Amino acid sequence: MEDELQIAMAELDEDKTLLLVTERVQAGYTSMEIIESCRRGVEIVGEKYSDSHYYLSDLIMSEEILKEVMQILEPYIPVNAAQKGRSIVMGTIEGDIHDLGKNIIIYLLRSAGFQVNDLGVDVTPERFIKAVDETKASILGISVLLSFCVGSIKKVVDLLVDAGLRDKVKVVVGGYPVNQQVKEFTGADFYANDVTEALKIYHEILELEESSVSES
Ligand code: B12
Repeated sequence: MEDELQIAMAELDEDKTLLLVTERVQAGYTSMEIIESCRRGVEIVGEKYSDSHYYLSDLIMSEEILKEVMQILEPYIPVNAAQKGRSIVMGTIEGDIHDLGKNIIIYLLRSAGFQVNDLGVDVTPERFIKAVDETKASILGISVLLSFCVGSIKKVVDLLVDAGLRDKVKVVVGGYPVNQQVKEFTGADFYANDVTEALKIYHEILELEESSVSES
């Protein structure tokens, strides 16, 4: 089905995108549905950049529009004040500075009551390990948008093994190039490349954790 919002985003039509987002909020679409349409539109921006139809300035424009979309959506994202579970460490892997998707996931997780320690972008494998160790996090979320940075995620998992932390933390990878193959190659436990799937995974991990605590 043709999605007007996805097309407006792909065409970098700022006014139309923001108008459609506002209309959809008022019509009762969920924030997740709206973010997903925008994400698909931005994916087309990326394809047009690969085909040399768009330039780097267009990638930057998509970033600006997406930030404005989030500003419209934030007041509509329900906040759950009750704190859930233990801490989550999140960051974008070394060499990669893409953070829009990571920030959206963090925003949604915090709104849902999760405690998230955001390490930012260009995070070295060693820094991920230090943060997991210090915060005793039970979930480590790693974002990657550049295919050539995937190898560093494998290094994170290998270092977790070396540090004796692998069985204490679930590793979740996410981002545009991530798929089952990337999950297997890196040794991660879960992967997601959209908001709905990402939040589902975090809730599932939390439930598993709670059931193992109540059994012990
Ligand atoms: C915007 C953008 C930029 C912005 C980033 C701004 C920012 N603050 O993030 C700027 C202009 C800075 C940029 C720079 C570059 N970019 Co860029 N960029 C994009 C673009 C168009 C959109 C990314 C985005 O924000 N999408 C929207 C968000 C909402 O989606 P998302 O990131 O996928 O996140 C969602 C899910 O994946 C998931 N998720 C994400 N992270 C995580 C983490 C976890 C734990 C979980 C569970 C889920 C999850 O949930 C999110 C919400 O739905 C993509 C195209 C694409 N297809 O992704 C190219 C793209 C990623 N960029 C690309 C390139 C090449 C570059 C540059 C090298 C360009 C250059 N010549 O300088 C630089 C690299 C800079 C660097 N070292 O990182 C390529 C990468 C190609 C590849 N295969 O490696 C892409 C794919 C474009 C293309 N098709 O060629 N870019």
